[in-house]
Amino acid sequence: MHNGTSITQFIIEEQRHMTGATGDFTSLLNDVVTACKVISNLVNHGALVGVLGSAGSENVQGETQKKMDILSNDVFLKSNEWAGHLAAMASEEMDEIYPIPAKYPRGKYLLTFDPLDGSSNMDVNVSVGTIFSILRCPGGGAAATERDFLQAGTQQVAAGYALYGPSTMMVLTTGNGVNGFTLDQNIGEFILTHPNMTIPTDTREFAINASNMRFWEPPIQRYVQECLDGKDGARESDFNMRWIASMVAEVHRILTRGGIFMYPVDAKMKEKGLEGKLRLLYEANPMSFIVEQAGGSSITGTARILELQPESLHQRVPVILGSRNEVERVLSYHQQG
Ligand code: AHM
Ligand code: MG
Repeated sequence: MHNGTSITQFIIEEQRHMTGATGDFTSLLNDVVTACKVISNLVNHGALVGVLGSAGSENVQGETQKKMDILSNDVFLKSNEWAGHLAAMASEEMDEIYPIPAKYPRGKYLLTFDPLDGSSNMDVNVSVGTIFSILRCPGGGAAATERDFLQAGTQQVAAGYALYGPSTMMVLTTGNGVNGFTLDQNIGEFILTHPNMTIPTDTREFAINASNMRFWEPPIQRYVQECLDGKDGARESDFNMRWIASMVAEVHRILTRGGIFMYPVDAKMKEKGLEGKLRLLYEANPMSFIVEQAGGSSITGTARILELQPESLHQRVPVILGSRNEVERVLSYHQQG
């Protein structure tokens, strides 16, 4: 049995340092944590509770939805709609925003989430995760619209992810560093196990889906080629490579031991009129907030992700994040053309 700080205790103690805090935000975070525990339980039971496989439907981006995509989306809605902290929610799995139903009180926050990121990994029993972000609703939240969600990532009040891996973890920032908690399944509580997570400035490990190499733009081609050339090339150093196809697991590895993660824009996407693979509001912004709070960097290739002005709910962007010196190198390759 663990006697450490629980996530509830941690959030309440943080709230005590915020002037004017009403407890609303603390309760909201608690509901998000509860939703992640429910999803963790479903993911852990997998085939035993019949949650593997495709749901036979597509989301707004034309991607096939897994049963768990839909189930975890419902868990998030049900856990967070009733308490009176939110004006509306938006998710990767829903076409439109979800205003809080009239039968419940409305609050001043907005919640965005990717309920089960990397869900293609579910059926092969590889790590998946949940990503979320909390924003203030402009105008207090009485009648939230899609436009209220289109805020730059710098405006986020909090962001976090749950990683359903060998152990279930929750990693959280409220703009005051990054802390990691491990779920103690016996008592049903997340316990602070990774205080003040920081990303090493340098790394010799990169992550990219190399099957897209021929479609990449020249700066990314150059960066990856130099990593592959190792000791004999311009970098005069051997590099290691990983690709889990689950952004939560990749970001978690980077928070633990450093690294660079890249999902750049490529010619194949551009042909389809897309600017990237990952979604700005549900994936890129929350992860960029966490990474920057841990001392890393996060860019599109040419610009800081957190400063982008979102243009639409499901907007996609290129993402390059992780150890600062490597991300800055990729930035400089883009600047050199
Ligand atoms: P998803 O939200 O539909 O699961 O897609 C996002 C995931 C990321 O977790 C991961 O980095 C990427 O898609 C993997 O893409 P690919 O299958 O092209 O390697
Ligand atoms: Mg996703």
